[in-house]
Amino acid sequence: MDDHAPQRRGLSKFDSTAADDIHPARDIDPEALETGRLLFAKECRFVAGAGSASALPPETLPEIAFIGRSNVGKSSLVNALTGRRVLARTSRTPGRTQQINFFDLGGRLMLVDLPGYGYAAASKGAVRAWTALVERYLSERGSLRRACLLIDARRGLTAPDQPTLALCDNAALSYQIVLTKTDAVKPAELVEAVAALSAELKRHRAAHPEIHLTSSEKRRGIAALRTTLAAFAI
Ligand SMILES: Nc1nc2c(ncn2[C@@H]2O[C@H](COP(=O)(O)OP(=O)(O)OP(=O)(O)O)[C@@H](O)[C@H]2O)c(=O)[nH]1
Ligand SMILES: [Mg+2]
Repeated sequence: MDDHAPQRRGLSKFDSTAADDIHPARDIDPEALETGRLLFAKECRFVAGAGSASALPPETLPEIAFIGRSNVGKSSLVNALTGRRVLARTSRTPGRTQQINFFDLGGRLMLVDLPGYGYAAASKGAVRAWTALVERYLSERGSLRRACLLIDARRGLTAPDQPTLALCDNAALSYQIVLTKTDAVKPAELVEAVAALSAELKRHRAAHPEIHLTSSEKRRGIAALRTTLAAFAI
């Protein structure tokens, strides 16, 4: 294992030798792990679905936004983190989530499931509406602490992700890459995807260097992500 190879610096607790080692929760400080577990075991309640900027709920809690291409697995990740099957509605059909959905986690953190972008069949009007709503939310929301930018491990960064990266950079919004569906790629491909992403992230000033690797389906990397996000809770 060569944890310190430059191209892999973005990955914490990284080991390319086996699939399970790529999603380790065991290297994390047990106390931090427990804090994350306890937070995400709390009741999680749907607060509001906002289809326009005027419908956004009041800023009562620190917010974590989940953003990414349509179908990348945002809603599935919110469900996996909170241990609920049907909290955020998921679908095989891209474009399922069309509002910004707010979930209050135990009165301590707001999880925000954003509608996806890059859905080829979306009408121009739908794209305009998405852009207006999400741009405004990402750039003006004072309570937004971090955006988790989800990237499908099978695809890596794609052209439709670029405007979102630029938007976060320009808004100086701290964001972090979360690779999804890691169960669907071989460990060697995952290593390659991470190396490519780490190199790209160096060019983005608001990007956090650590990349989380997750599979909502196989519950991999979920405990580690809970630990990271728990640091933002009140
Ligand atoms: N293999 C695999 N499939 C997954 C995983 N997570 C989600 N999916 C599948 O990906 C599809 C889309 O999941 P969603 O969670 O609805 O995706 P989304 O990003 O919320 O989609 P939009 O709301 O349309 O933007 C569903 O068919 C899920 O079952 C995963 O970890 N592994
Ligand atoms: Mg969704």
